[in-house]
Amino acid sequence: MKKILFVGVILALAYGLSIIHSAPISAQTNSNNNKVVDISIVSGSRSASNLKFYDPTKANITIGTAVTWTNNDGTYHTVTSGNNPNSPSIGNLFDSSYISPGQTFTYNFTKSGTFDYFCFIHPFMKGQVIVK
Ligand SMILES: [Cu+2]
Repeated sequence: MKKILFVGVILALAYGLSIIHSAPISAQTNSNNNKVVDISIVSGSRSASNLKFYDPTKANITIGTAVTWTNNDGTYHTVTSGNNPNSPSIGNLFDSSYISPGQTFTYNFTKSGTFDYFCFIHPFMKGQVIVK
């Protein structure tokens, strides 16, 4: 009986952790009643040794959410779909071009899928949006 209880507690903990791990980042609703989520281009991202580049690095969102990236670093960055700078398909889905410090780029995700993106200037900067 104790063993069953113990296994039950472990399963409950694992389930709880999996919920936390896969929890969508909380979408806000803007004045047009659209779901919006913010991702920060982290200060210091121009350096490959920065701890984070896009925060959150992985964003779980629902279809119809507009994601806005804000450049909180002191130099230009991009938000470019794809994960390989040499691929001809990079930027086909979205491409911010150069985002100046303090400026933003917004893309509305209308399809489900897992979307990799990176910074064209600093290809070590990688992020992912998972749309369900
Ligand atoms: Cu960059």
